[in-house]
Amino acid sequence: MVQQNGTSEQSTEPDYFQTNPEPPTLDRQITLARSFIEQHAGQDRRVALVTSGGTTVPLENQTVRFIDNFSAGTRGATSAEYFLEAGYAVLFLHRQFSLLPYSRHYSHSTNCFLDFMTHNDAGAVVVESEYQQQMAQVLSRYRKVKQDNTLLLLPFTTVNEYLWLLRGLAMQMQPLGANGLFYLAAAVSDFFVPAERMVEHKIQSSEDFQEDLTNGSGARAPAAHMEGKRLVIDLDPVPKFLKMLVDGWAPRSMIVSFKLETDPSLLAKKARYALEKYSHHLVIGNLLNTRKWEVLFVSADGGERWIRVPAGRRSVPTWIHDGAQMGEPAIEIESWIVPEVAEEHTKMIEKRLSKQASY
Ligand code: 9Z3
Repeated sequence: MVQQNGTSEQSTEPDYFQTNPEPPTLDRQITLARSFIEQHAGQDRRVALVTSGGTTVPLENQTVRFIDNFSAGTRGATSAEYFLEAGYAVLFLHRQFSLLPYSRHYSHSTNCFLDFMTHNDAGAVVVESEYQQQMAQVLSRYRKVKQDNTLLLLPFTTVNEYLWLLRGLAMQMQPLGANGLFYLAAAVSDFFVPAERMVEHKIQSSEDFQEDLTNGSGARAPAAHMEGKRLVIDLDPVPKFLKMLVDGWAPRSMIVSFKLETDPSLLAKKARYALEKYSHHLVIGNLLNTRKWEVLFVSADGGERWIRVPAGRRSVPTWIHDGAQMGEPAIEIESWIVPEVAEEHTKMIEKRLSKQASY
């Protein structure tokens, strides 16, 4: 059972980063990001931080159980490829083992990657002829990105790792000024277990092994505990990181967030609400069931606009043989989303430049 925290206690910055531990890999990841950003800043290249995949909320410090957020990483990995094609360098902040740019074409499909291979007459392993053309294209784009060092992969698993990384990377991106872009496609937990309320060991389901977790020290009660045979989970709200990003960590970058809903009647309202609450540049709304072929752009100038891939051109999983992929090739909606975002980014940079010139 998940209970919403009815108390008025809220984790806010700087409290969050003072009371939740820095991940051990953070320093290394920030060091890698720093030299990546320096390289591209030196070449006056735009840098996009693309977040992708879902964050987890561990219930135990030595984690056996955790709560997860839905996302395969398709939106982020696909968008990253289009940003690279548009000339950006990309910091790809992704859930470990979710989809990655380029390899996404071959992983997580119903085919095992070995199904793309065969033996030639000489016995060497080669790509099956039907996949040759598409794989050659993906390979040459991937090679170019490797050669130019324009893609840096940075994995996270928990919401805590995500928040520390997002803050650290945003600080590193500050010198880029308006050339920095945040494209927040990751599905981030709204609720979490703060470090001070996390139990160390696996929660015991058997009543015969349950510990008495109440303590008289005044510390807050653990977020997860057994009540007889029932597991009771009482989560804290995750601090409003978008507010911290817009106001403090990345005040000069363009910031685009995604809003995920399941109820169509709420999408536009919630997207507009987020935009007004955080005052960033663009919210892209999407519904769980239609996210692959329609999205709603809600922008700061008051505009609301749907982008829709027509029925015959939708990209559907190959195991759905509904004829949608017959005829014209399928369109990935990110191939329409990303150029629009890049164009808005150009306008923002030009505005900044003309403002500077008039001083
Ligand atoms: C999204 O809405 C993404 O488009 C999806 C992509 C997670 C739906 P997939 O990876 O899915 O292609 O399978 N991301 C944002 C989700 C989110 O947590 N947004 C927060 C919210 O809705 C605001 S940052 O409140």
